[in-house]
Amino acid sequence: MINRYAQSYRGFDYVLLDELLTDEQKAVRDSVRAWVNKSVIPIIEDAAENCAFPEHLVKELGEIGAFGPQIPQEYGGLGVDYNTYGIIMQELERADSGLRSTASVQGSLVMFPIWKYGSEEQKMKYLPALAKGEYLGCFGLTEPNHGSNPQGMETTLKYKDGKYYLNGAKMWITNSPKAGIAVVWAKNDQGEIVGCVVERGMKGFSTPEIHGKWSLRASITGELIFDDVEIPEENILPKAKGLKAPLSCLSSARFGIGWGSLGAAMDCLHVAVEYSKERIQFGKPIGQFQLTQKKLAEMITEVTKGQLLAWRVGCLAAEGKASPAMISMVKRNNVETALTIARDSRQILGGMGITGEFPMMRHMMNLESVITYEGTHDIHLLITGMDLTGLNAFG
Ligand code: TGC
Ligand code: FAD
Repeated sequence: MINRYAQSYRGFDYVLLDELLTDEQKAVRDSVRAWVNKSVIPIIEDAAENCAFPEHLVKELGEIGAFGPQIPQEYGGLGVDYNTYGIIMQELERADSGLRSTASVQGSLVMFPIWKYGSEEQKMKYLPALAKGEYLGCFGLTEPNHGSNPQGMETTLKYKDGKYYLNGAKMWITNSPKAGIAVVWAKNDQGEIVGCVVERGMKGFSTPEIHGKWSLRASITGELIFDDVEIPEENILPKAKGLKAPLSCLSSARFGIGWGSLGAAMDCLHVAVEYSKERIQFGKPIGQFQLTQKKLAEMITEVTKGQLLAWRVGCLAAEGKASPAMISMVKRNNVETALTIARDSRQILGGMGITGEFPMMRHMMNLESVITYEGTHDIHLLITGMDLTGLNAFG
């Protein structure tokens, strides 16, 4: 099924934000949008309905530069700025949050930690292949007993008789059943959080898939299980020490989600506007009713505010001035905005809104994961609360 308004999608630019974007940013946006229209829109509704991860897109995502675009060119990235990265995520998530998840994890949660905390050998070994989409990576932080509070993790990387052994389990891991490598966070003998790269095929390492998701059905999610997995010393990230290391990766991914979720929001808004001009009730297009216009007016207002917030924080990030709390606000606000818009735009389509002929229900269900992962909405409220008051609600 293909939504009949998909090919007329142009995004929304109510306050001429385009004038603040660079030519490169606009060119990247247009080329990713063209690829999405050609390669993703025709297959995404069926992929989600059938819970089928579109694995054939992985190589193409590499070819269009969607994997780690912010990583320097010498390691296979594009070396672009934060807002360009965000704009790529926006175009991917306009198609599906699951597609954006695949790319966010590869770029921000696998390539970024190897680039930031890895040795030169690790960078050369993994980054160019990950950038090309030769294989997928995944990021293991969350555990069955520790989601919002990763500091409590139970997975260990212990030294015994001259070797390192990884034991424990990670839960809810995007890409894991298909990943060639996993960046995994564990506690060492001193109880300090460290990171390592686990490769598929290592003895004692398995990645069972999690089934039965009603959200992100076109993304694949699984567990990571480590049963005395021997980790060569050269696979330990030498510069990653403490919870700050994995949290810094989350900052990169959360920023991308801040832009990305607006892509889903604009897709819903576009469909709602077009449908409201065509659908006649009581002898008029439903778009002429004041209550429909109120919904649409509020949606474009919230999209516009979200765009300005994301763009400004991206500019600050380029200057090294974006704090984790600012990025947390972008993620929280824009995902909530997108979820509200998915719901309201679904209402504008009445009964048709619940079918797979239009993308709203799929976006809405996807966004229920997006508002949960990378820190739940409430955790992000508490991050802002702590930043404002100086008082820590977590402990
Ligand atoms: P806390 O004491 O606040 O922080 C420990 C150290 O880390 C620093 N820090 C950060 N650094 C960079 N970026 C951030 N976002 C940071 N947040 C904190 C902090 O300054 C401190 O540094 P230092 O020098 O003092 O050591 O730690 P806490 O244990 O109190 O936890 C705080 C809290 C609750 C905010 C944190 O644990 C948290 O963010 N929890 C949410 C967990 C989460 O987001 N998990 C995501 C898992 S990955 C995922 O969901 C991928 S989905 C991908 C997809 O499919 O797209
Ligand atoms: P919990 O931490 O158990 O939270 C449950 C509820 O309690 C939430 O509403 C939360 O807000 C609330 N809560 C918790 N603590 C507090 C508090 N202090 N104050 C107030 N309320 C609180 N993780 C990875 O490591 N890698 C991945 O690739 C990854 N991909 C994911 C993909 C999907 C589809 C999903 C759904 C999750 C993924 N996650 C991943 C895990 C995700 O980050 C966690 O689900 C998330 O951090 C929340 O943890 P939890 O599910 O254990 O919920």
